Amino acid sequence: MTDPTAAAPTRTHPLRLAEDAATALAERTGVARHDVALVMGSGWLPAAEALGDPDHEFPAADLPGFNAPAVVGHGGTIRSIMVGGKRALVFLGRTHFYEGRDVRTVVHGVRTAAAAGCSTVVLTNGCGSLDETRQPGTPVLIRDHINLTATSPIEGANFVDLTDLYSPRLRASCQEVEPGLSEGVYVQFPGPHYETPAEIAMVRAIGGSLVGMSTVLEAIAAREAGLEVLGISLVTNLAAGISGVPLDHAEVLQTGQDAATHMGALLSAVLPRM
Ligand code: 8IG
Repeated sequence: MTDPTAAAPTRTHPLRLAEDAATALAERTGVARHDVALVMGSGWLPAAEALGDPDHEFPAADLPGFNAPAVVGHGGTIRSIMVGGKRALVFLGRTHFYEGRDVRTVVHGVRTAAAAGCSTVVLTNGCGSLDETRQPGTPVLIRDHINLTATSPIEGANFVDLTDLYSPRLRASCQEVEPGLSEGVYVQFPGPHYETPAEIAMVRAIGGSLVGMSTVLEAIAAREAGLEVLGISLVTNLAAGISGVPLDHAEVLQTGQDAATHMGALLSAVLPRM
């Protein structure tokens, strides 16, 4: 006998699972549709705080398909907040490819955002810079990427075009808000270790200027889902072998704290232009 009072089982196909998460999000918040999603990367929590007080905040794991935290208190958090006239869905903390979860889980937030009505996603991250003139605390617009994960979030023969993946229109909006913002090519490594100096020399040779462990797979899934993508990296360290000092995660957190007001203001000013 099936129990007629039991909750409907969560569906497993990635797009159905994202629809189920979007339905649960609408029930949880009372907000039928969101306009834009923000994925806040390493060092970006203080920038999210600078956006103001959210109307709703709850553990991501309350929605279908999001991971329960591996460590109590260290799971992702979802917020719903009005910023610049837009209803924003903010993901604090993402599932990283280096956690060894399947790629479906890595991009579930982006697919949920699309199912929740978002037409735009802002993917942020903390990264290493190959250019030593970009000191920690410098925001860089992602102009293009190189995927070194050797995988894709797309399943089946869907030959998605990635030309202009990182919206020229949204990059121009950022340039209007902050003239002189620099742009770079973001290279995603699998991690979780940082690169060797020889690997950074390779990145330079293949045309990369920023290195990190996120964003690329989410951007591809976002394009597949029809979202407009804005990518913003916050330089938190110089890449291995550039400055001569070892890389340190504490640097990431401190840089985010120091840049919070700047990054929060940049996001707040760009959202109304979306
Ligand atoms: I924050 O220098 C941050 N994340 N791969 N290399 C890679 N990821 C990073 C780095 C970095 N800094």
